[in-house]
Amino acid sequence: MPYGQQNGQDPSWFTGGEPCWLPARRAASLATARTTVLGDDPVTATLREDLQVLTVAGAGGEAAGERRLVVGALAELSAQHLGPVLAGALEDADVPAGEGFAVLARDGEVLLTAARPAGLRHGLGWLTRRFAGGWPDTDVTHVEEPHVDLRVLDHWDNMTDGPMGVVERGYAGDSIFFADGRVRTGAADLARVRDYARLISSIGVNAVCLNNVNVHATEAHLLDEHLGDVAGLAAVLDAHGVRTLLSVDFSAPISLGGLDTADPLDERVAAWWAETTKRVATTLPGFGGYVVKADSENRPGPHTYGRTHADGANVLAAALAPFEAVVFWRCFVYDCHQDWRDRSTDRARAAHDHFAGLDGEFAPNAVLQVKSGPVDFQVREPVSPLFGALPRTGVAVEFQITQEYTGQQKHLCHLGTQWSEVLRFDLNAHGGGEPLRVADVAARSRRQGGSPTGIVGVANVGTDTNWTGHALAQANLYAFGRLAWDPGLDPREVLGEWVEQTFELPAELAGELVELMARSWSVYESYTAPLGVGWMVRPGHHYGPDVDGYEYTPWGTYHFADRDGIGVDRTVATGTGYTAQYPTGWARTYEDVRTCPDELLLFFHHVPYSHVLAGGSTVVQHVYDTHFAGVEAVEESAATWERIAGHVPTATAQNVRERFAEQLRSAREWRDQVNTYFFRKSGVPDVAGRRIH
Ligand code: GCW
Repeated sequence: MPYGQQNGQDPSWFTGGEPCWLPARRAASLATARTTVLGDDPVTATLREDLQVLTVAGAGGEAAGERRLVVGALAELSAQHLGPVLAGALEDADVPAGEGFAVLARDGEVLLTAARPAGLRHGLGWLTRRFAGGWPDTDVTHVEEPHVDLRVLDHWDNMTDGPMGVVERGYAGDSIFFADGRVRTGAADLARVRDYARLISSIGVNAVCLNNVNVHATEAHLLDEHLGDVAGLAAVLDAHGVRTLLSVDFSAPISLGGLDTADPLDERVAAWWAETTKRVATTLPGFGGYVVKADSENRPGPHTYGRTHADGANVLAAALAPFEAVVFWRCFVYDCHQDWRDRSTDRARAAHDHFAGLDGEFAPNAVLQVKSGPVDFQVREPVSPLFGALPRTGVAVEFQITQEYTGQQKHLCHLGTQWSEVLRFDLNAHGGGEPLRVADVAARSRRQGGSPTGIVGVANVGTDTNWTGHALAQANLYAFGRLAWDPGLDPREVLGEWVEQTFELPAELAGELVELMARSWSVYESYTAPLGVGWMVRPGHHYGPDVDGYEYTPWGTYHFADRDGIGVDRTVATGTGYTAQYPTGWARTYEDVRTCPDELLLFFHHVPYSHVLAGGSTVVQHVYDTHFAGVEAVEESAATWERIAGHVPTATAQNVRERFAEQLRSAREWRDQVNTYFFRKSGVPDVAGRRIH
């Protein structure tokens, strides 16, 4: 039975999956108003349909004659639609020019307006958040604007099943966009995409990249053979103010175009990209551009031709420019064929080494997409120093919503706090300069009138009815959208919003759920790889513990544990020199073992097991303590969930219960393997005498 019906909601509101944070009941107060939606563009038309459905599905009470809701882009509004008081308020209001929105309420009458229809979509999300508790009986003047231009979800979806699955690093079923080597075109498939678009546009997301950055032979043909079908998906997304991006293969001029080269400086290559892009841009409604993974993990790229990343990005940027589209050029470039015996190569340095020197060489519509940390989405990493090194380049931050290294949506690991820490991280701290937050690096180029700006997340959704595998992982998707819209939000409040919208819990239990989720990131950290050293996962699929799993591999991800100590020396004085990639304040702080924050100690330093942390215990005792405590915390969380479970839909209760059982099993395995490993290496017993194997 579809989720909506199970909850007594109109199933036509959400067809193939759960309504997540948009259950129809949230619109009950909106449904009591007489609603006028002005405009005929696709976004407004879709919004009108949604409001009509909600009026039926969400109707909680009698329509009150006095209540009116007017929704329309600025250009559609005229005095006849608004009462005189509201019309006056609108004259005084500062409606933002871009995708922001304004909500004005006067005397029971509410206006939602925006410069662009997409802004209405984001504004509707705000209305369902704020008016669910009741129609406003006081004046409201609320204006919001997004912090960056592009708030993007990158799907790592493949068209066919392969060694990495249908969705690479996907833990929530198959792709909602592709099946059996084709783009999904069926009515039910498009309805599901529509549900998705409704969900993500309500939290401010305005672009989706449909396919995996690893573009294989089949997906390369999204640019030609499958383009007509892609247009079907793009139309649905576009009608929600969401642009469509495609990942492209840098060697497509050869594989699709029949040329003998993909050299970005070859005129035939430039012409092929220009012609191909023109066809793509004129076929796809709301086409937003390309995402490129080049010269990275064996993908083709400009280096083959002795060209730079700037040369590569710029040939695509030139092809995209006439359509106001963007190329997101990923900076995840490192040597994945490293010899583990080679201590001079440091993967953490790679992105900065490759890209910092190219600052200023990229076209205005080329945006460098930088992973939040220097290595690869570990539970704890420092912030990538590359953010501080590109003052003349458009920069987008990339987060991983899908939980590749953080429990694969079997473990609860709420990441909003981690992302918020990254976005608020002041690159100039300790150094005396003006604060420069990562979120502002991402917004800076727009302020300078240059490149569009962006925040990107690797999506965590699939065909599972609850979208994300673990029902509580919906909150990661929600938090991504909200923080990309406004990086200044308090992640705990965002979590509170999500809990309030998704469930109907008594206040005390809602608080407990927020608490349980808010600490889940640090709980996950506590029973996995310690003190920022990362990895220790099983190679390949990356689930579960294997302390030495990556130690003697070509991937550049080592912890260097021996009988005396552990950690990676990345100092200038005695190590790889990575610390020098940071602005002075942080360079100094990380360089010195006495000032390096505990949680990153082993990322920056190789220390003896007996090294005393700022927190007071030795490294090895800290490992034991956190690993025992981590498992206990999971036990407590699972018990708390049992108190909450009776108040949520049965399917959710059961889903989360099962996931906690697996998390607990896995956390115990992590605890025992990590503790045993450290005990055997160091010979140091646990001061509390607990059982180590
Ligand atoms: O972390 C690695 C993943 C790969 C992924 C790559 C990337 C899509 O293990 O699966 O490839 O990052 O970000 O390109």
